[in-house]
Amino acid sequence: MTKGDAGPEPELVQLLTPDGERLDSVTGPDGTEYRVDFTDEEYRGLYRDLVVVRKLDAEATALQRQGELGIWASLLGQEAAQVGSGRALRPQDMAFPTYREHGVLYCRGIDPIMPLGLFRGVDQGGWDPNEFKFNMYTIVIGAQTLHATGYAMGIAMDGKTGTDDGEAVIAYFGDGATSQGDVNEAFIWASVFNSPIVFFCQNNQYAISEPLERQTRIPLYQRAAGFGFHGVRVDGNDVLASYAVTRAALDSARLGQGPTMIEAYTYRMGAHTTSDDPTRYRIASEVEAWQAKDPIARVKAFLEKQQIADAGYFAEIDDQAKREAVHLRERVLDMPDPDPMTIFDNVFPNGSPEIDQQREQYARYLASFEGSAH
Ligand SMILES: Cc1ncc(C[n+]2csc(CCOP(=O)(O)OP(=O)(O)O)c2C)c(N)n1
Ligand SMILES: [Mg+2]
Repeated sequence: MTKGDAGPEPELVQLLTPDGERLDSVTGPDGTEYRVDFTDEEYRGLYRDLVVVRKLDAEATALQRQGELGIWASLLGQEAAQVGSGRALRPQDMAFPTYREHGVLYCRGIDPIMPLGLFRGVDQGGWDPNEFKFNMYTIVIGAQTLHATGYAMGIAMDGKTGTDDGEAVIAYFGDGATSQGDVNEAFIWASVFNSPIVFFCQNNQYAISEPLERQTRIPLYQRAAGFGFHGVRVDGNDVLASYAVTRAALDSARLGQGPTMIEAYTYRMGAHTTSDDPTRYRIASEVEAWQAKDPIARVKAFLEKQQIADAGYFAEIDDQAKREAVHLRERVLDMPDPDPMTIFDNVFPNGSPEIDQQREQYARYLASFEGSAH
C-alpha cells in the first residue's frame, strides 16, 4: 500500500474506523488484545482534548504568520496519536518529546503558553521536566531516544519498575528519526538492558520533504524485531487505538517486560514547519485521501451515532477551544523580551571563565550602541 491509499493495512491496530464505527477489541499479530473501556464522560473528554489541541495549534500557526513566533511546528493531523498516547501515560511515567508534541504536552497538564516562549525565542521552554514528567523539547533529531533510554535504565536500576504502579518511559520521534544512529543505538541499549521504555514513532510519512520510502523498505514497526523487542503498528488517526496500544506497551514496560516500539501510522496534514512549503514535494490528492481519515471527524461521528454528545456539546467545545486560543494569543503578545545579557545565564550550572569572557565582550558590544540612533 502506498501512503496515498485510503484503506487500513492488515497489520494496523484500529478500534475506531474513519466512519466512526467502533470495534470492541482487536488482537494484534502477537496475540495481545487491545480494547478500551471508557465512560461517556471520558469519550467526550478525548474529543475535547482533540479539538482544543487542534485549535491551539492553528492559533500558533497564525501567530507565526503575523510575526509573533519565529517558527512553528504544527501537529495538524497527528492529534489522535498524541492525545491517545498522552492520555495513556500514568502520572508517574516520564515522556521525552521532539519539537512537535504539543498534544502530549497538553495532556501532561503543562500550560500551552510554555512552548510558545521557545518558538518566539524569548525563553528555553520554561516548564520543569521533573514536575510534569515531560522533558524539554528536543530539536536534534533522535537525541531524546538516547536520553530516554538512559533514564529508563536508571529507573530500572533504582528499582522503580516491576510492579503495577511502577514507572515507565516513552520516547517520541518521527519516521525520519529512525534513520539516525542515535535511535538505533537507543534501541540496542534498551533491548539488551530490557529497559522499561516505549518507543513511540509518529510515522507522519515525511521527514521535511523526504518521503517514507527514503527511510525504509519495510514497515517501520518491523524494525523492532531485529533489535529483539516487540513492534506494533497502530492507526495513529484513531485516538482509541492509540490509547489502547500505548497503555498496553507502558504497562508491559512498567512490569519489567522490556521495550516496545509503536509505529503510529498517521499523516502530517500541514507543512513540516512554517518555514516549509509542502506543495513543492507532495500532491493534493494524497492530502485529500488522508483528510478522509481525519482523527477528529471520526470521534465526532462516533459520539453522534452513540448519542454520547449532541450539537449543543460540540458547540460548547468549539467555544471553549476558541476561548483558550484567544487567551493564548493575549499572553503571547504580552511576553516580555528578555534582557539580551541573560543569554549567558543557563549555559552551565556554575558558569565558566569562557562564558564570563563572552559575556563581557557582548556587554561591550551592546554598550557601543549607546548614544547612537539605533
Ligand atoms: C541531527 C539533526 N539532523 C537534521 C536536523 C534537521 N531536521 C529537522 S526536522 C527534520 C526531519 C525530521 O523528520 P521526522 O523524524 O520524520 O519528524 P517530523 O518532523 O516529521 O515530525 C530534520 C532532518 C535536525 N534537527 N537534527
Ligand atoms: Mg516525519
